[in-house]
Amino acid sequence: MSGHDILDLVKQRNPNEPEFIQAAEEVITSVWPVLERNPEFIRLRLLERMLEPERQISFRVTWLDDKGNVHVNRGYRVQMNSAIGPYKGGLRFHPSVTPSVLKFLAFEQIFKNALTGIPMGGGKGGSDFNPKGKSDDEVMKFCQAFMGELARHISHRLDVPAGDIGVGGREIGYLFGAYKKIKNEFTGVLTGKGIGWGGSLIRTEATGYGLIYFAENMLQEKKESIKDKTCLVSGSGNVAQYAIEKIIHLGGKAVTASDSDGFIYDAAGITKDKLEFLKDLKNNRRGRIKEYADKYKCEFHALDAKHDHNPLWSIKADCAFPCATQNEVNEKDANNLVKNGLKLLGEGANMPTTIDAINILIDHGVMYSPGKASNAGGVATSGLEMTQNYMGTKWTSEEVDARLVGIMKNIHQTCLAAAKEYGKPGNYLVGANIAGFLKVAKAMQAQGVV
Ligand code: NDP
Ligand code: 2IT
Repeated sequence: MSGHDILDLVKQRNPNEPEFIQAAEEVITSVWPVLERNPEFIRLRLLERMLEPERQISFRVTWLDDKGNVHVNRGYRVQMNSAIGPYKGGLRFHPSVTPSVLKFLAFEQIFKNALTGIPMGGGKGGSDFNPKGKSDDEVMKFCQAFMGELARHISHRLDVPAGDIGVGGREIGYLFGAYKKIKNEFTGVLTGKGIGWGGSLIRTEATGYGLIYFAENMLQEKKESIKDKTCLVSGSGNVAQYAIEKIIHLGGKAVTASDSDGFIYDAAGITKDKLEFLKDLKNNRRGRIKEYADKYKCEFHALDAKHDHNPLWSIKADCAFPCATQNEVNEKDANNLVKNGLKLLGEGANMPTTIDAINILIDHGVMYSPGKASNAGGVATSGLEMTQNYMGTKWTSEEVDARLVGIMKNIHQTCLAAAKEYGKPGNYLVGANIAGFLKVAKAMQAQGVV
C-alpha cells in the first residue's frame, strides 16, 4: 500500500470529480510520511476512511419565482467526518456547485476545523441555485424550500452549517427562520446569525481578518510586516472585503478587487472610504465591481474567458490574497507573481491555487499558506459562536477578536512545528495537512472501526 494506491482508488471511485481528486492528491502527498511512521494508521485505513463521506445527502429543491414560474434546483449536504465534533462547514449557492466541489470543500474542512483547536467535524453543503439577479422574496422562497429538506439532517449537536459563496447574512436569516419554524425550537443550528438573534460579533469580519493576522505571523518569521506592503486581493465578497479592511488597519496597501466580470486596479490604494463604497455596492446594492472603477477613475479589466491566465496576478506586488474561488491562480499566474518578486501568497478562498502553481511558488521561496490554515478564522469564529450559544452568553467584539488573534497565531505555530518535525521546515502546506490529519486520525483510532 502506498500513497499512489490510495490516490488511484480515489480516482477510480470518483471518476467525475476533478476538484475532489485535486484536494485529495494534495493531502495524500503531504500526509503519506505520517502514515509510514505509523503503520497502524495504514492498517486501520484511516486515510481511506477520511476520503469517504460519512453521509452524503442530495435532494430536490422546488420553488416559485415572483412571476409564478416553477424552478427545480439541486440541494446537497456532505457530512464528511465527525470524529472530533459535529459536522461544521458552510453552504454555497452558486451555479457551479456540484458533488465534486462540495466534497473537496467538506474534505478540506476536516483538517481546517481540526487546526482551529475547537471540536468541530467537517461538512459542506449548498445548491446550484444562483442568487444573482433574484429578488429578496425569491431568495427567501428558495431558502425556505432548501431548509424544508435540510432541516431533517442537521441540528446544533449534529451538523451546523454557515455561509460561503452566495450565502451571507441575508440567506442565513431566511434559513434560520425556516429551521426554527419547522423544528419549533431556537438553537444555534447555523452560524453567521444576526447579532440580535444569537450571532457572534466579529463572525462577519473573521475570515478576512484572520487571513491577514495569519499573513502577519508569516511575515514576522522574516522580521517583516504587512505595513507598507502592496497587496493584490481577488474577490469582493465577504472574505475579500474584510481582508482589505485589515490590510488598511495594519498600514498595507490593497490595490485590486474583483468579481466574476473582472477586476479593478486602484494603484493609489483602496482607502477606508472607498472600501465603504465597495461594501455598499456589493452587500446592499448587489452591483458589479466596474462601478468602483467608474466612480474612482481607476482601471477596470474585464475577465476574458479566453485568457489562459488572470492579468490581476501580473500586477507587481509584495503579497497576494486570492479570496474569490477555487483554481483562480494557475501555473502562468504563479510564474507572473514570482517574476514580479512576490514575497507571500495567503489563501483566503478554498483551494484557489492549483497544485502546479503552489509548487512554483514554494520552489521560488514565496511564503505560501493554504486556505485550510489561513482562512480558518471564519470557521473558528463560528466555533466561538457555537460556544456562546451553548453557554447562553455573548462576548464583546474585543473578546472575540482577541480569541481570533490567538487562534490564528496558534494555527501558525502548529503548522510550522509539524512541518519541521517532518523535515519540511517553513512549508505551511505540509504542516497544515499533517497537523490536521494527526488530530483527526488519533480520534478515529481511539473510536474504533466505525
Ligand atoms: P462571497 O459570495 O461573499 O464572494 C465571492 C466573491 O468571489 C465575489 O466577488 C464573486 O463574484 C467572486 N466569485 C465567486 N465565484 C467566482 C467565479 N467562479 N469566478 C470569479 N469570481 C468568482 O463569498 P465569500 O467571500 O464568503 O467566499 C470567497 C471564498 O472564500 C470561497 O472560496 C469560500 O469558500 C472561501 N471561504 C469563505 C469563508 C466565509 O466565512 N465566508 C470562510 C473560509 C473560506 P460575483 O459576485 O461576480 O459572483
Ligand atoms: O470554508 C469555510 O471555512 C467556511 N465557509 C466557513 C464555515 C463555517 O462553518 O463557518
